[in-house]
This record gives sequence, C-alpha cells and structure tokens, in this order.
Amino acid sequence: MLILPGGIDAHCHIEQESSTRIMTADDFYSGSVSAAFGGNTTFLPFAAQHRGQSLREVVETARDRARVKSVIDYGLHLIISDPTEKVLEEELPSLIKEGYTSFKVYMTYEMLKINDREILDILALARKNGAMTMVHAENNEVITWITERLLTRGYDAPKFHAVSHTPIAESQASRHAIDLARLVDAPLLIVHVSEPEAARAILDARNNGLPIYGETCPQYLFLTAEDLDKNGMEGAKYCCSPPPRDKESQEAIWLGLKNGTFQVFSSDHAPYRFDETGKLAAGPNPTFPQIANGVPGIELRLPLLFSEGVGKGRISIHQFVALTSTNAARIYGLLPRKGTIAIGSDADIAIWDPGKEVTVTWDLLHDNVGYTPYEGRTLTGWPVTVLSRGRVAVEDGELKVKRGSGEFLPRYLSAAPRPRGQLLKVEATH
Ligand code: DUC
Ligand code: ZN
Ligand code: ZN
Repeated sequence: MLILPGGIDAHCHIEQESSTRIMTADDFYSGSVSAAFGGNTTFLPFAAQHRGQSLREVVETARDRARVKSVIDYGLHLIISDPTEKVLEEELPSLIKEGYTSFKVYMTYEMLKINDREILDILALARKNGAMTMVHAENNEVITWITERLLTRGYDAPKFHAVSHTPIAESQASRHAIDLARLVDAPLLIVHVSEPEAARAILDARNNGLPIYGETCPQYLFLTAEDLDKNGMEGAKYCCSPPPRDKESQEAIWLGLKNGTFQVFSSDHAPYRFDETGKLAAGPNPTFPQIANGVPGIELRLPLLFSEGVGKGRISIHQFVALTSTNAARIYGLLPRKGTIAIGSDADIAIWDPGKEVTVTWDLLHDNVGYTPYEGRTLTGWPVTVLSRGRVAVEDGELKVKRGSGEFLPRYLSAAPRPRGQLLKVEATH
C-alpha cells in the first residue's frame, strides 16, 4: 500500500447554479461523498455570485449548504461576476480577512464575464490583500462570432461546441490575462488549461519569474473533441469549456504536468444529469450553445492520474502528490494544515492499493450524475482507505463519516512581495 496525503480537489462546482440557473446534480453531500471515495479529504467548491447578488449573501448560502452536508473539509473560492464598488471596497476585503482568499473571474459566458478594467481592479485588490485570482481564459467575442456563423448555417450539434471554443480563443485570452496580471504585478492562476499554446504562455511567464500558475484537468488528458460527436445527443455529456481537444493537445498537457507548467490538477467537476434538470434543460435536442457546460470527475480525478500518469511512468509518485494535493494547499493557503503528512498537520491520508484494478462504471461511483465520461476504462491503483482528520472516512467500500462532519477551512495568503526571478528555467520538449 502507499500512504499518501489525501487529495485536495481545488476546482469543483458543487450545489451551484450555472449562469443560466441550472443547478448542479451534486450537492455538498453527494459531492463530498464522491470526493471522499475518490481519495480526497479536502475540496474547494465555489460560492458563485450572479449579477446583482451580494457576495456576502452568496457566501452565506454556500456556507449553510456545506455546513449540514459535507463529509470532508472544505474551503470556498468565490466567483465574482459583478464587481461593484460595494463588492470591491467592502465585501471582498472583509471576506478575504475571513479566509475566502481566492476568486475566479470569467472572460467568457455572457452572464459571468467581466471586462479588462474589472479584472485589473480584482487583480490589484488581490495583490494588496493577499488573495489569488483564478481566470477562465477564453475570448468571448471569438467564441460568439464563430457560434453565430455555425448556427446560421445549421451546424448546431454538440460537436460544434468544440469548434466554437477554438484553441485560439483560449490561448489568446490566456496571454491577455497574463499581461493584465503583469501590469499590476499580481499573482494569477489560469484554470482548466486544455491546449498547448496557453500552456506555453504559462511556462514562459513562469520562466520569466512571474507569479503565474496553471491548472489542468482529467478531461484534457483523457477525452477529445471526437467524444462530442457521439451518437445523437450523447455528445452533450462531453460539452465543457474549454472543450476536450485532440491527441496532440493531450500530449502537450501531459508534458505540462511533467515540466512544471501546471501546479494543480483539479477535476472541474461540473455535474449535470443527462435529462431535463441538466444537459437537456432546453429540451431533448438543444443546440450546442444551449447545453449546460461541464463534465463530472471528482471521484475519478486521482485514480485516472495515478493509473495513467504514475502507473504508465509519465509522472512520478512525488509529482502526483504535488499536483493533486500539496501544491493546491500551498497556492490556496491550506499548508501546513492540509496537503502533507507531517507532525502537526491534519491526519488526512489516502491509503492506495497500487495494484488494484477497477473497470469504471458509473454504478461504482457516488455522485448523482447518472453517467461518467470514463465508462469502461480499466484503471490500476485505487484509494482503498481514506482518513480525514484521523477519522476513518472510507473503508471497505463504505462511508464511515457523518453528513455535515466536514469542517470549513479559512485560508490565508501572504500579501508580502514575492521573490522574483528565482524559478528554474524549464524548456518544453517533445
Ligand atoms: N466550464 C466552466 O467554466 N465551469 C464549469 C464547467 C465548464 O465546462
Ligand atoms: Zn471555468
Ligand atoms: Zn469550473
């Protein structure tokens, strides 16, 4: 057996309404149970502000939901879609002091995106107060321009989601976001990177000593745009943003996990059922822009990376632990309590059977989604026992902890100037 720090899923959407007000299939109970069975002891879902909402109220709602349901410890990132004066001058600074030290901003999605001035305001505020800005980097104008042209020609099937969310929209927006962060010397983490040019931009920025961080997710290693072209509406299950790309992109993302481009490997679990509550909310035959974006992955994130990364010799076990736990703890202000096995740290431990073979079927999982994009894959290596703060949380395929027994984790980051130019130069090679 391998005794590893419990996983930290640093990006997941749990009991969250999308911008089109579709509720995720997992609440804080099913989401946290599924996370625990997948070897995680901490997760960081979002408290999402929709326009017109008070950030404070959004946080209280998420806290109330999590408090009575989560079986593992949790922090909350914020999503900021309406950075009013009140948000910037009152709500955010006080929430940062209370331990909500990371927030995601969007450059796309009509109802979530904010403009450059607003992004700069948030980056500058994060720098001053000790917080991390995360960015969903895709160029909205490019995506909507392509989408309109596709729809007027009748190309509305799920596979065209991947065409409209072109890699160029992602790489252009990633470079642009890095420049905005450079301008105000603020740290920035680019989430769910799917393609080589955005990865290269992150690596270049890091090699130049900038505090730029990168995250990627299982869907960019194990799925491709061809999955969106499955029979009928089946492809809707794979519609997420950015979309899965191609084999070459998968290789570039693997390389980025190896060479230090990416610090964090998260699930971006965004669970929508394949019915009228989720993917088919707009009817049985939605056009691609009407399909709720997101794929599930909270329970399989670690087994997928362990089996195909560590097991196939692509990354070391040390890289696995750093990418799935320790780095997220460091970047998001959870270290040394979480992300490591050490005296004084919480006893958050996953015991892995590295030889255990599991053929994935959705029935084995504990989420509420009804399908998994990874159905039928045989994985080697499984987290068989999970301890959370010393309590046995999962053992012999059974949950041993109670609903609501997870604790809220306030997180604190230093606002002090960072040392510059001390990063090791890493060359991307193929
Ligand atoms: N894209 C996002 O930005 N968030 C949730 C899921 C997705 O596909
Ligand atoms: Zn996103
Ligand atoms: Zn997301």
